[in-house]
Amino acid sequence: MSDFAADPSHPRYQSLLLRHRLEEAEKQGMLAGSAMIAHGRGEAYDYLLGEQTIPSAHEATLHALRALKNAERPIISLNGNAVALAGEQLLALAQQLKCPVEINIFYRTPKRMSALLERLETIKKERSLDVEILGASPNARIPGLKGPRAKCTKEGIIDSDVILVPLEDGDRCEALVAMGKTVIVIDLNPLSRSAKMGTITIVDELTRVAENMLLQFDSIKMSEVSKTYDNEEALRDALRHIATKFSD
Ligand code: PTJ
Repeated sequence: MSDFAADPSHPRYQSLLLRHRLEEAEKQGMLAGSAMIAHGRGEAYDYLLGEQTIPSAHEATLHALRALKNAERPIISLNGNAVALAGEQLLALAQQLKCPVEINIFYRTPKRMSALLERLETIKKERSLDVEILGASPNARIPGLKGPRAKCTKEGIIDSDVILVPLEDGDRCEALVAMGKTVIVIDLNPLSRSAKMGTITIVDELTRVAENMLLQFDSIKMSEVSKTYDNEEALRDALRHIATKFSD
């Protein structure tokens, strides 16, 4: 990171680092106008969760990884915040899964698309990754969604069976579920529409989830039968965790 000067021993180091990544991404034209607001909302929930991966989120992460590894056509959907915060980790995860990533943004402009593509190509080159990056030339639309945010690719999002969508919006999540996909949402807000709509919702911070998935990747066997999983219970657990934090 160019001019990031905070000391790793600083108690807010991780939070400052993520903010810095967003500031840099903003300068490069990658972010939506409301990206910082979305991040601030996430930070508030993370603070309430104790800035940690709670046990139910860890379980959800393992369950999501199982679904991704057992998928026929997994894909990772990337938006501005996801590329800015965890672009390197998510491309590394795609490499492990041997799946493409697709840039699919809510506030779609040609300028943002090219800034995001450029950033991902740089990561690929720097880390010698062999990952297909889709989204530059959309040739399909997500059914049921209006506007540019519906633009996607047939060979990517449309034909996927399991899709990882960090920081998704509720409508698109609902539309993807309606298409019959297993939708894995990462969202610190257990009350958001996306969290409620997702097939598997991981209530945890994106960079921690990506890191955990990379760390746990080899421990999940391809043929492992999916254990039963209750998404609503995982959301309730996150809310209980927040509530009990204050009664301790
Ligand atoms: O790049 P675009 O155009 O696709 O736009 C991306 C944003 C994130 C701006 C857009 O999708 C948006 O406005 O999202 P929302 O509706 O504000 O939802 C973002 C959700 O992500 C909120 O519920 C936040 O709590 C959550 N969130 C924010 N940062 C993180 C997070 N969850 C996990 N990890 C984070 N770092």
